[in-house]
Amino acid sequence: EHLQKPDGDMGNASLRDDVFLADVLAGLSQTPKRLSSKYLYDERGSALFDQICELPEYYPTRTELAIMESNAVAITREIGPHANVVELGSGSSVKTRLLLDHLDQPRSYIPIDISEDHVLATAQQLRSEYPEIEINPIIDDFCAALENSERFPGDQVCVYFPGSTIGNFPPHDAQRLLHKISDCCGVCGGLLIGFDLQKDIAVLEAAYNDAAGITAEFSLNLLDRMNREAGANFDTGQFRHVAFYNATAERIEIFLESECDQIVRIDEIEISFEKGERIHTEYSHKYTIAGFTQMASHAGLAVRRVWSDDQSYFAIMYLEN
Ligand code: AVJ
Repeated sequence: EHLQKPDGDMGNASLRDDVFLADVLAGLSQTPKRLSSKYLYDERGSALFDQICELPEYYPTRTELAIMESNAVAITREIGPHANVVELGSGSSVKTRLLLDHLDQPRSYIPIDISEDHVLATAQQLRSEYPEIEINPIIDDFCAALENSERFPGDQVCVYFPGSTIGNFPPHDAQRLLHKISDCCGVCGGLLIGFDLQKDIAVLEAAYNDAAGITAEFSLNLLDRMNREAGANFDTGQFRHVAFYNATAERIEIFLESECDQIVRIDEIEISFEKGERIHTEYSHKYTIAGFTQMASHAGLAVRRVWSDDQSYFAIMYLEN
């Protein structure tokens, strides 16, 4: 009843595994080898990411939350009354509650996430806490959901895209995504987005190479996931996590690097790795306020307000068509 599912999704686990296997084989057949970062977030990956957010080196989560806390009144004033909040990806429920608590009579909250269990549990919890707000989760890839925007409310749509998730997308894809968001916002809606800023390279690189090794575990979990769900036989001890800042491309690049010449079997297919060969798993683009503003304007969105922290580590922007 409250649940909206994408067309063609029969909720069939083996169907989803087939898509995963096909994506894995396609990505590992390319040169250089690559895997989509969205596959990092299975149950274990999501739990590890929650741990990453608590790490002393990983500043983005706590910085964004602090910006939200200090500016909640101004941010929600910008969004205006009777908003229908559409959240892309399952943000931390703390940030969502901050928004819902400060907004003037919000009408509905529509979280979009591929992780069914997570989004349904959050929705159920929020329904009991906010009985006056309609909670309508969508279980889908948010990129796909943005293509089917007839499932969104017709007006006062505030797309909420926190967590610097936009950083996962190379600039061209990020701009296309912003364009789709702009289409969904209409004339009286807007976009509230959080993204990470360029800063001292040592600070950036430490955030993706934590001393406790949680980020490495998070990366290597992708190999375990292929073993579990794609019939692979990766020896995780023969790969290592590599993350560094590419200053030209203005992004952290993350890879799994083979520590020896080896052959891995994935569902009957053999994939060979040379010592030092890498699988690309993630980008995390870092922006300047000016650079992001320019990209957004190419996508049809104009910046109304910008909030940041006193170190200018992270930015939150409100944009409209
Ligand atoms: C969830 C995409 C924002 O890029 O900082 C953190 C993911 N990967 N550590 C980021 C991530 C390794 C994170 N985002």
